[in-house]
Amino acid sequence: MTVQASIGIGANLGDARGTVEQAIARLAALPASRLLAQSSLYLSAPIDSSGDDYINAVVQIGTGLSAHDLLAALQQIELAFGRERPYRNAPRTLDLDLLLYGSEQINRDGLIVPHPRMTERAFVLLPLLQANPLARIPGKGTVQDLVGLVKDQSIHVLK
Ligand code: PH2
Ligand code: MG
Ligand code: MG
Repeated sequence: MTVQASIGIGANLGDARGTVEQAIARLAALPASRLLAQSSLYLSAPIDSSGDDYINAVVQIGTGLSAHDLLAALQQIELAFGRERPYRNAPRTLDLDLLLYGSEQINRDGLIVPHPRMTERAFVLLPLLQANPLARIPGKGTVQDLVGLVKDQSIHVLK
């Protein structure tokens, strides 16, 4: 069975733009998966975080991986790009967040889907809306409706 999943990408350490582009290629090459859509790259001011502005993007994949296998694969890619976790929301070489997994609501073994803070963040909602204009966040509503609530946040399209 194939599920449509949305993955949020963020980076603000090192060659963040190059890392995000390479990460998208790695996501497209995940086993039992294919890339359905990708947003532009966005530049956004850090929210509850520090350091340089972030490069953010969202990709939509169709995948036969379970949510937990997909999460494990995302964590492997983060590690391949040198991700370290010295403290919460530290600047990072690469962050890959499983935002949506079909219409499922999951809270098990350290995985929470939909991603708990996604509805508060323009750097997630704007690229998600671009990658999947019909996206719906289970329990919250359509992304189209939710973007209005974050329009004061500083973010712009890079390419
Ligand atoms: N990620 C965070 C915390 N703050 N701010 C921006 N602009 N972009 C991010 O990707 C981001 C953040 C935690 O993952
Ligand atoms: Mg994150
Ligand atoms: Mg994360």
